[in-house]
Amino acid sequence: VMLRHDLHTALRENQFELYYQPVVDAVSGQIRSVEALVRWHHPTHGMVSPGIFIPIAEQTGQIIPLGRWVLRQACQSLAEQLAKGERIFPVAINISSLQFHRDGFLNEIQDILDETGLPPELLELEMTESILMVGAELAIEMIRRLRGMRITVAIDDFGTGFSSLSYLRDLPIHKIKLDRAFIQNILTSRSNAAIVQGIITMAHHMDLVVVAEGVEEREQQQDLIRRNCNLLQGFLFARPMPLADLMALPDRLP
Ligand code: G
Ligand code: G
Ligand code: MN
Ligand code: NA
Repeated sequence: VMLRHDLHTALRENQFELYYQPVVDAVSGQIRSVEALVRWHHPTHGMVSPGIFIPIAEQTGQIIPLGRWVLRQACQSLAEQLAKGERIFPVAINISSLQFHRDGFLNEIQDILDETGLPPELLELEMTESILMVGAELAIEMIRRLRGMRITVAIDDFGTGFSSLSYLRDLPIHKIKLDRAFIQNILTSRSNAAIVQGIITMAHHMDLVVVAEGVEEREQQQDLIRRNCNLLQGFLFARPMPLADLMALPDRLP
């Protein structure tokens, strides 16, 4: 398809929009943060899923300007809400490998924080295990510097990579996000549930916060509460939505 070509004009023509999905306290349903998820309003194909265009953007290098746009857009929107005295939430941004490993990534983030005036405590970065395994030494040093900047770092899709658990010990991260494949099978597969329980217990011993992704059923929530999972995200509570809809949500999503 021509999507590859269209990506070039999409940024210039302002065809991207950020959606936000709430992350809630497992027990109370209080909204604790949001994850920003980019959407592309294509002029002829309509809404194109990031599952399709992010991999293309990664191949073509377009992920660099797109990733920068996502970061700036999220920080700017949040800073505006803050200035208006509106209720705000920490926002998590998905970071691609190419972005993370490119020279100047940390400077770029600092520039965006300076530009928008957003307190760094309100910014979270989500990265997959595989990103952090490439050039592990440098990755650890960069995570340390992000932490020094008071930015929260989470490992996304946790459990799907090939990393050994011991590498967690060396990574100064704050959070892990359990991949939704684990949550899907949590009530039906005992071995799956055992892995989830093992990860949660281990993470808590390391003072890490655990988020379960893809929670769609009440029974999954109840099971995750029993297993002491801290935070939940999924269609049971809310789908990703435009900023205006997010701002209209109640404080708690029961
Ligand atoms: O929103 P949805 O669940 O359809 O997202 C599909 C995939 O696209 C997910 O893996 C998500 O992490 C990724 N994605 C969504 N927004 C962004 C973004 O801004 N940057 C990057 N790198 N990935 C994103
Ligand atoms: O890879 P990452 O975890 O960043 O991807 C987030 C993706 O998960 C988004 O595309 C979002 O739309 C999707 N998502 C969020 N909640 C649910 C859910 O409850 N069920 C399913 N199937 N997908 C979800
Ligand atoms: Mn994510
Ligand atoms: Na994920």
